[in-house]
Amino acid sequence: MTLDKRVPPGQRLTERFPVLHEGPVPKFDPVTWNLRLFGLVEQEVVFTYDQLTALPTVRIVADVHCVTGWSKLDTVWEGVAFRELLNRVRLLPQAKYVMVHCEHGYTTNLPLEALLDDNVLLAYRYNDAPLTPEHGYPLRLVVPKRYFWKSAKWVRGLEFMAQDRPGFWEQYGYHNNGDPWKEERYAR
Ligand SMILES: Nc1nc2c(c(=O)[nH]1)N[C@H]1C(S)=C(S)[C@@H](COP(=O)(O)O)O[C@H]1N2
Ligand SMILES: [Mo]
Repeated sequence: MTLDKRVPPGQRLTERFPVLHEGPVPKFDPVTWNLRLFGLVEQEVVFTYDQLTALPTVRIVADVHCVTGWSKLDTVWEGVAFRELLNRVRLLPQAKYVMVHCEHGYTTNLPLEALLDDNVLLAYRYNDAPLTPEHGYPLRLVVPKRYFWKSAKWVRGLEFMAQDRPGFWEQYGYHNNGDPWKEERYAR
């Protein structure tokens, strides 16, 4: 595929991997850490880190596009497919949106349907090594089809919702959907 088919409008390529986030990098305590699936579910499901990392894994190669203008091609992620997690929780029929909850209160919102793609995962390895703390260890969401702010780092909860609600950046004027190919950067 030619490069212009892989680099969305207004983006430039970088080989580096910039670190971008609000607030400090959280400390990981494997004893107290958990991942909670809650909201419109028949019963809440909580994973310990051991339980999570015992689940079947996927490995995907994706291009990431940050709303600030950099894109990085062929990033390699390994972890648990979002669909794999979904198989372990019973959603109520009204569940149509997901709020991703992270350490220190960072959130981002996505339609449930956008998370069902094969390449959406909760990653704990990057480029064949453990994910580093500044890039989201112990667990980060990766949603290749959206700008990278929706790939939330340090994920601790997935809340299933009937109605959409803006997450952290979405409240501060970032586009609700964030498709890089449509340049959905900021809300008007
Ligand atoms: N928990 C959390 N996740 C976050 C952020 C954040 O501030 N907190 N920033 C987002 C933004 S704006 C970007 S561009 C990417 C950057 O990921 P990176 O630091 O691994 O490049 O993380 C996203 N995930
Ligand atoms: Mo970003």
